[in-house]
Amino acid sequence: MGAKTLILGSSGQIGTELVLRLREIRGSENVIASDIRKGSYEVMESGPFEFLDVTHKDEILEVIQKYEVKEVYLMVAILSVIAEKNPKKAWELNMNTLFNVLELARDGHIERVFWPSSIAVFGPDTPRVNTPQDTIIKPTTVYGISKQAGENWCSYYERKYGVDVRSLRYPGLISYKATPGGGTTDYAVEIFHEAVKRGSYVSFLKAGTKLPMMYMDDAIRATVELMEAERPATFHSYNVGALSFSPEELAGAIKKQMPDFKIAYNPDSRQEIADTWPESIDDSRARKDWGWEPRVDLDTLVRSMLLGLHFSS
Ligand code: AKB
Repeated sequence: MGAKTLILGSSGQIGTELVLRLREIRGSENVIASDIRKGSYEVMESGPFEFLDVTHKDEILEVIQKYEVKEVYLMVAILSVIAEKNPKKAWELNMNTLFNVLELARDGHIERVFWPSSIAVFGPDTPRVNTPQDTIIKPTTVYGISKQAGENWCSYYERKYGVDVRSLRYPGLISYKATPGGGTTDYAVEIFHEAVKRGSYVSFLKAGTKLPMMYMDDAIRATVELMEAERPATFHSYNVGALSFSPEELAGAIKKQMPDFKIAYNPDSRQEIADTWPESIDDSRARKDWGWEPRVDLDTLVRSMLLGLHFSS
């Protein structure tokens, strides 16, 4: 029997697909899904699932001991838009859950941790085009501040206690199996749901707002490849690039498949968040350290999303 893996937050956008992919690779019984809410039918039916509140360290420990878990993916977070509405709650959830898992690793209960950071770690003073791995990091959102602090805490636990913790700075992630909740990049998922339902979409970001984006298949592969790579010499939350486009460019790619698709723009407060984030990412360090390479281009992404939503609706 292989070493067991626990996914915390398995009912979320990334968690849902990560569980399914890891079960394919490692065997269903070796990947334990967990969340405070039920997951998708596929997740619930394809292997073990535990209801668990990640803010309670003892509950995580119980599951780790029950299944002899060696590796934990912490996919729980309050994203950028919701975090702005409730800063203290977002800070507490994003940080306390990370501390819980880092402490369990420090105390020898698990051997390896994955924790997601984000392009939100960057701020308005950061170079926006081809944003480097190491650069000015002065986020102006609550979510970004929690990601910056989280990166520093991961680095601290690695240096001080030798914890093997690995991390990626995810761009906006696009997928159809589970919806994202409360992010600034969510427009790039909503647009597909509305295209299929209504043939039109009103974007909450301006036409020309370019952001770094990635199809979920690439994001899951990046995550698994990083976790399976040789342990990097020091902790980095790696920049991983794939695509960079604006709502107007995404609408143009959708129109190639659906010529009657229409887009309009009604920017709201989410525009202010997007304006502080990079347009595109320099991921040369990830390419050099563990061979990262994106595979899915914009046209392939659009076709997969429309097809996936068509068959699931
Ligand atoms: C968000 O928009 O808040 C997230 C992210 C970029 O981390 N999708």
